[in-house]
Amino acid sequence: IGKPFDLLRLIDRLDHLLERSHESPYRVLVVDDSETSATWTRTMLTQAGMQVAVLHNPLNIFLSLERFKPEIILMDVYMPECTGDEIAQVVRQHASYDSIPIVFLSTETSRGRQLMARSMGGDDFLVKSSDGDELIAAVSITAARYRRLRRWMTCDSLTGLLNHTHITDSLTHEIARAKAEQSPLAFAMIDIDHFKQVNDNFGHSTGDRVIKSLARLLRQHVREAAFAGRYGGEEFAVIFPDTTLIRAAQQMDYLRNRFSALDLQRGDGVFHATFSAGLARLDPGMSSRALIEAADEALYRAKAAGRNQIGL
Ligand code: GH3
Ligand code: MG
Ligand code: MG
Ligand code: MG
Repeated sequence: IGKPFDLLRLIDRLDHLLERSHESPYRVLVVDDSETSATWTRTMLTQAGMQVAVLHNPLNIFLSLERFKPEIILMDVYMPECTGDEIAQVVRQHASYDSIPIVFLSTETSRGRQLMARSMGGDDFLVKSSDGDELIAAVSITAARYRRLRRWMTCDSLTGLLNHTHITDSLTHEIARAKAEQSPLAFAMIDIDHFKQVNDNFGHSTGDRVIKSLARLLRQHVREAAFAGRYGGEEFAVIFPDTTLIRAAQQMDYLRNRFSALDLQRGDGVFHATFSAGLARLDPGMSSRALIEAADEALYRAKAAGRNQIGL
């Protein structure tokens, strides 16, 4: 009440957006030196179902980006250490974060100053007010757009799994973490056996369905912390962070069994397919390229030894 009509309608649509995000709440990073202001923002957004992290010292932004993985940054402008625009500019120079939305949230009302801040890498400028609905509206629209963009950038369109670029980026990232934490890591390359025959005998669209069936299996059975991706064509990759080679081998063998037991549909009946995989463990000093090569060699051995098996 007392709100313009279109804002009410907008809020309706936002409820819808927020509901759609039931997959997981939007992650919002609030950068603000003021305790009072940050707390208000956090309260508003948390009540709207978002997940909020507050950063009082902007100089620690990269730690927050790395750990919290925000889908939007709400950036104060005036802070003792440096200005929000300076931080925005630094964040933008970082390849991993150059597309994350940065929305300034400040008491600054000068249009000139606002435009300057935006030119430094901000996507929008909101003036701090007591209108929580407007804040929620702006944040959920921007975070929803970014989530769609991310999905499009990181997922393979046929299977919905991580795409080649993202799975190799994740591997590099996980290797760095495994080295820092001195934890084990395993990596698997999967390749469907005699897939050319599937295409030749049953057609390309049946082949596509086989690829999708394997992707679904990987999505369902690769446990939370592990990542599965479509490496290319009928080849898939799985990263097993914090997992020993023997544990990863057990999980891969389980997947192999499940896949070979799937009844795959074609026009008039069912058929079966198998995959081979190569598994390698991260050894000290190994690069992601070396680990991929090791898994590839193990895959080659699995193929040479008769397929439908996990090579080590
Ligand atoms: P191997 O057991 O040695 O792996 O035999 P293969 O026939 O599977 O050989 P290879 O892995 O070299 O061949 C992969 C084939 O997969 C070639 C290509 O036509 C087909 N393929 C690649 N991507 C797709 C896709 O997206 N859809 C379909 N239907 N086929 C694809
Ligand atoms: Mg401030
Ligand atoms: Mg292949
Ligand atoms: Mg193959």
